[in-house]
Amino acid sequence: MGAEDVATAIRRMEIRGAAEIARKSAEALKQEALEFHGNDLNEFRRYLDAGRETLLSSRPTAVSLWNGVQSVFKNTSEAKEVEELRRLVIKNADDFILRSKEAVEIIGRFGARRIRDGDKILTHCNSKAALAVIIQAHKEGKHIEVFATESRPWRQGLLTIKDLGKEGIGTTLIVDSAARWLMKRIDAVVVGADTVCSNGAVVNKIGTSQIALSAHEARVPVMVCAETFKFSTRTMYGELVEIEERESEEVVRPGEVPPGTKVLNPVFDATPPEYIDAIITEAGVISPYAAYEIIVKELGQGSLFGSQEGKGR
Ligand code: RUB
Repeated sequence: MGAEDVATAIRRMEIRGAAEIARKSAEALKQEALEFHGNDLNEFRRYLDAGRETLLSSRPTAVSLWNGVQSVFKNTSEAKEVEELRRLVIKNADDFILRSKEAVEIIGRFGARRIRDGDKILTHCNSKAALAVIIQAHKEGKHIEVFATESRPWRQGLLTIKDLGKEGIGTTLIVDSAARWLMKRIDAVVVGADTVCSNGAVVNKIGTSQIALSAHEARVPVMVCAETFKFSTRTMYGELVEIEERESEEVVRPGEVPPGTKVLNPVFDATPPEYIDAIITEAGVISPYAAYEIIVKELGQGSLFGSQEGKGR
């Protein structure tokens, strides 16, 4: 699929989850590079830039999309002719996809060490990184019990139940509003991230911050599983993370509420670092307060996920 099709699928939530939208976007740019005919380098650059803009405009919150797309353009300003640029784009896209998959595996192994035999785990939405931890703990023979929130309005919790079911992990579904009631029975909260900010705040599916607040109140540790490309260089330069708001039809069906009723549908929220015990990355398990260091080390100039063109936007 090219950039236009992938952007449409992302908008429609057919492709979703922060890592997957990044991978599919990198793949789309590779496809665009493969399909370009012509010998004009500047025309090729404009064509790729158009693809990049189309993809970046598909969803605003997850910085993984930005980092994934930008990593495809790494060192491309040095290319002198079309074939060289094509090769670079393909290589960068392949590298990003491979490294991002490896990152999930590593996070699974690191995170599983924090899960004890007999733990009752609560997860929210459908995060492949969070599920990697749970699945790895299960594979290591730990007897765990998992609870999944429904995650209204898209009900990604049902995907979580399916994903865990395939691994032989029985999971109990709860409605989102049952999280605090359940918390006294929970040993660990394990969630993913769309964006980790330089101050350690984590942006993830709406409701994550309420769950983290209840966990904090009940002294239950909150573990965020996030590949380093979910960290945002842009927040280091003062930029705020845009919280996506989607259509009211995702929350209520037409005719369900009187005409003129306002419906708000923010789909992500920010959890402050004081409610997070650890962020599990492929570069190590860190305190949320170390987010800045990850940004500097893992996303700086010359790193795989970093991009010399990302700054200042
Ligand atoms: C998905 C969501 C996930 C993160 C991390 O929201 O909030 O927790 O994206 O997922 P949506 P992953 O369904 O709206 O995309 O670990 O798979 O990258």
